[in-house]
Amino acid sequence: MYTQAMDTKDGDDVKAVRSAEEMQLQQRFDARIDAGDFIEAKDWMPENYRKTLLRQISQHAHSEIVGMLPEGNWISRAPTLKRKTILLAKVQDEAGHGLYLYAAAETLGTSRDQMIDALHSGRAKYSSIFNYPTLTWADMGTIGWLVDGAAIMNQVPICRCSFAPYARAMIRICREESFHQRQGFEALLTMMRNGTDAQKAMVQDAVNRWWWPCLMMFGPPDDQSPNSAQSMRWGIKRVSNDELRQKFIDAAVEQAKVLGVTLPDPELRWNEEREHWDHGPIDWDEFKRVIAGDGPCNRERLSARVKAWEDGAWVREAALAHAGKQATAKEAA
Ligand code: BYC
Repeated sequence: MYTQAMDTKDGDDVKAVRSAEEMQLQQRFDARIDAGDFIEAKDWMPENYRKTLLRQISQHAHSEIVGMLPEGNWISRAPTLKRKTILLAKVQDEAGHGLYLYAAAETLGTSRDQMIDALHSGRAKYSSIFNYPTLTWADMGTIGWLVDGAAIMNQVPICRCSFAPYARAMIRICREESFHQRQGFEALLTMMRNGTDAQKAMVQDAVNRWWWPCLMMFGPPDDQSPNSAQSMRWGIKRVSNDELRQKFIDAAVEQAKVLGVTLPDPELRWNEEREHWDHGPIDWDEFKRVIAGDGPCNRERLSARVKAWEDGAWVREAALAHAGKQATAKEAA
């Protein structure tokens, strides 16, 4: 009898029972999503919802950590002590964001080591924007203004993401990103108002180089975005790629006027009917190349991360040894 029971464990009858149960769980899950409820890590969730979240949150975490590299490049060359302190704090904030996000992703059942291995082996993506070089000090201000500006536009709606650990992490991250954006704008404003002609030209050059890659941060157009429809249905994404890109452009055009810089798009034009700024075509071939690993700095970024991981092995070993000793001492007490 027992043998028979074990033989039928995966048989049709049990499968039918299991799928009926699953259907009920699925219905309850869908109803909670429709009602705008938050899903906690221990709640039942469809496997694809879990996978989608893991994909997005881990990519986001990797972006924060890789995103430290282009700016870290300028810490030792910041023009004043004040700017150096601000930049140092900003880069440390990005590390913190990465940690909150890895922690949120770990609640979905994948370890941080697995996620980091996926990044280092090139299986996991991170934001395309961090594969561009930071050539001058004006790039620091421009990253704050435009890259963090685009990040906030994309991330504020994620504070209402249906997966509660991600939404909670995003609330704190967005507050810090907002400071990052303002410090970047202020650094550029100082150069544009008080700087030499050469410094002003440096700002314009940085804006020219970062503008189009920033528009790509929002992801492919809605009609070419394979994940959007399902992610919107699940309340992971609240606003579409194109809508967020448009909101960013509308805000940036006004901010560029205050700064006195030109955005490098001759087709930027106010559209009375749409009440939005029309823009020129985005080079999606460049975007595809960059996310496929062939951007200007992909190899450099990845090898810097792998080296940092390998160089830090002794710290992880020491922390583990210390934790082990503490656990033994606790047991003995
Ligand atoms: N770069 O179907 P789609 C920061 C991929 S950190 C690379 O629209 P989805 C900061 C996409 O993953 C900024 N890949 O996808 C840090 C998908 O590939 P897979 C990071 C991109 O997920 C330090 C495929 O293209 N922010 O701000 O629905 C200093 C098709 O796209 C990109 C986040 O991670 C891209 N730009 O939407 C300063 C925010 N765009 O996975 C600042 C959270 C698309 O199917 N993430 N892909 O192989 C999101 O909101 C969404 O994941 C995206 C993409 C809007 C980015």
